[in-house]
Amino acid sequence: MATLTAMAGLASAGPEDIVVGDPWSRASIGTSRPGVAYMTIRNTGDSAMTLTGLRTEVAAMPQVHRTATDDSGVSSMAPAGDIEIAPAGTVALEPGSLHAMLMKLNRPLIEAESYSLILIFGDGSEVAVTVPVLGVGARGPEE
Ligand SMILES: [Cu+2]
Repeated sequence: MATLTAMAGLASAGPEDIVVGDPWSRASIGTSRPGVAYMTIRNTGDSAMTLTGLRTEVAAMPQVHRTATDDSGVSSMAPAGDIEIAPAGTVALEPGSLHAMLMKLNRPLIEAESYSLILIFGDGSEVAVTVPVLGVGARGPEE
């Protein structure tokens, strides 16, 4: 108890401060195209956390991507690099924006199943997220 009380007074952030909301994924058509996963990642700690990578048994090359739409309405996506989540901040992985792109799928993502996606942070800590797979046309976790 004494240790917990002492630690509570320090500025810190760790995996226990990360709260993941509404994870979801779309069923894939086979494995030739990448899968995608979305969620919100909230940092309840009082120092920044940096999302540096992903790991999952369903894909050999999971990566955080960012979709951008240019002035003429053309969308493209690219690796987003490190994502800093400010203290008390939330980062949303959502359609049309940041997303977890599951490249080189090891197996199809099948509707009504789920899989584990591990978020890797800059301090070496990891947070495992259970991601439910929705239908191939799903637009969000409510459907
Ligand atoms: Cu992508």
